[in-house]
Parts: sequence; structure tokens; C-alpha cells
Amino acid sequence: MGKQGSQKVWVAGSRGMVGAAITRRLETDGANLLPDPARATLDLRRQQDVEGWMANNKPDVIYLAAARVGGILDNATYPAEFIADNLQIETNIITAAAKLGVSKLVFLGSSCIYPKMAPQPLREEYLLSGPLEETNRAYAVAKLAGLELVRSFRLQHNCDFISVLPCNLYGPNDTYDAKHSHVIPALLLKFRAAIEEGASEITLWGTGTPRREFLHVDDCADAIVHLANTYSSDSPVNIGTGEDMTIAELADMLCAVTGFKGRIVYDTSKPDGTPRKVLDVTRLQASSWKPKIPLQQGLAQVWQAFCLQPWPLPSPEVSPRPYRRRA
Ligand code: GFB
Repeated sequence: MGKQGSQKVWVAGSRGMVGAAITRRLETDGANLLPDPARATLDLRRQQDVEGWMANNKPDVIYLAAARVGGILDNATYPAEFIADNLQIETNIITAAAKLGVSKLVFLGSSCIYPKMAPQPLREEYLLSGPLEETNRAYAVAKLAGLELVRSFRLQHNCDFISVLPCNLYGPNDTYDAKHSHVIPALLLKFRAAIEEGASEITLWGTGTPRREFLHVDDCADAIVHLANTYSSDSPVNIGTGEDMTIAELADMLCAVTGFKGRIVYDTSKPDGTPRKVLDVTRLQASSWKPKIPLQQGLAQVWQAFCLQPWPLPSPEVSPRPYRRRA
């Protein structure tokens, strides 16, 4: 796909961490970006509104980064919202894109949708080959449905829609919330609190033994735009570094980055989640893409920016809970 100056590009979810990184990258490329409406203006869960907005704005390329996302505890606490919101968002945008004849759509899945005990490193063909990790099963089923939507419209209607599966990401625009965040922003928050308050120890969740693969979101955005321009197939593509580490090793790296000298202790009443998630990145490497930001350097960059934020952080806005528990 040539320079996107002429094509109208919509980054759905441009206020989230990945969407913002994709937007930054496309702005550098001089892409013709459509203004991404805020949730208050366009609720992506409402199909008629999505169809109306798309019919008026006629995007040629769509990066579908809009989703309800969160860390392990958020997923385990709000499965109804995770599956309902994500199914609605992806179905509305993908079906409207097919109706409109959008020339390219990139759908974002996640490495957490692989079966819990799939062989490692995770190859794209292992999807749907076994039971899912309980803590984020709702989110994973929603995202697997998104992959199937992309594949079905591609095979039946020849839509040039593709799916990508990023590993755990970190970087600018992340959510810093002790309960809801993914592990890296959650730990940065804990390290900052400990340093600001002179605490002698930091408590992490689980056992510290699970292994995770981490990629800076700017590298992820670079890979996503690269694949949008070069990749067209019904098979999804893993996006990662192909290297993993234990949560304990991540904590050690954060001690080096932040200068925290106290103890790291573990609250094993909290879930570990999937024991290991490392991606096989052969398919990505075959399209001659490589990450540029080493983890320790990326963490130092994010830590530096995080420390510029006033402390304590303002409490994060809590998204409304539309569903009521039956008495
Ligand atoms: O990033 P994370 O929340 O989600 O947790 P997953 C990664 C690992 O970090 C788990 C441990 O083993 C946690 O037990 N951990 C230790 C912590 N301390 C903390 C802490 O303070 N906060 C958090 N959050 N974790 C997610 C999925 O799984 O992967 C999402 O739930 C998403 O849907 C994401 O797909 C990529 O990596 O376990």
C-alpha cells in the first residue's frame, strides 16, 4: 500500500496506548488521518452510530485498536464488560468496513488469547488448540471472535483485513492504576509509591515465576504499520521480541532502572495467570521487521516520563458499569 497521503486513515481507539502510538507513527509518515471521535461523541458499541459515522467519513484504511483492555485482575473482575464491549466494538467496525469496501483493516488481538498450556514459543497455528487461561477467558473469546470475523470476511468477501497478535506492551499513554493496569505500569506505580513514601518493600502479585514477553508500544506500532503496508493473508501475525523473562526478573530490572533498594515480596493470594507467554516471531521476521527498543532502555524512558507526572497521581476515571447485578 503506497504512501497514505491520499488514503483516509482511521485509527479507532487513538486515545489508548496502542492507538496513540500508531497515530504518532502515521503522523510521522504524513498519513491523511481522520479525526478519531471520542467515546462521548461516538460509542463504538452502538452499531447504528458506527455505521453512520463510517458512511459519513469513508475511511480507506482502519487500524482497529479500540477495545476494552486491562490487566489480569481487571479481566478476572469484569468478564461481562470485557466480552460484551469487545464483541460489540469489533463486530460493528468490521462489518461496517466490509459494507463500505474499506481497502485495508488491521485488527488487534493479543498474545493472551492463546491456550493456557500451548507449547512455547507460541506459533499462530496454536490458536484454538486448547483451553484458555481462566483469568482473561472472556476477553480472549471476544478477541478470537474478532480474528474469525476478519478471516470470514476475507475468505467470503475478499476483504483485505488482517489480524495481529502483540505480546504484553508498555510505553507512553499507559494506564497507571494499581488494580486495573497491566504488570509494567502497575509495578512502576508501586515503585514510585515506595520511593515517594520511603517504603522498605514492594508487594507484587502471584509468585514472580510466570514468564512474559514485553515490547515497547512504539515498536509495536511500527510493526503494525509495516504489516498494514506489506502483509495480506488470512493467517494472523505475532508481534513481539521472541524473548521472555520472569516477573521476578522484571522486578530486578525495575530496581536497577528506578534505584529502589528495598525488598520485593509476593502476595500469592493474587493470580499468576498463564505460566508463560512467549511468541514465535518467525512470520514477523520473515517480513523483515525487527524491534528497535531494548527493554531496559524502554523501561528507563517510561520511568523518566512517569516521574515527571505530579504525585500522587489523580485517581483514574472509572468507566461506568452499565450492567446491574440481579438481587
Ligand atoms: O500484565 P498482567 O496484568 O496480565 O500480569 P497477563 C502479568 C503477570 O504479572 C501476572 C504479575 O503473572 C501477574 O501475577 N504481577 C505481579 C502483576 N504484580 C502485578 C501487579 O501489581 N499488577 C499486575 N497487573 N500483574 C494479560 C491479559 O495477561 O495480558 C490481558 O489479562 C492482556 O487481557 C495482556 O491481553 C496482554 O500478562 O497475565
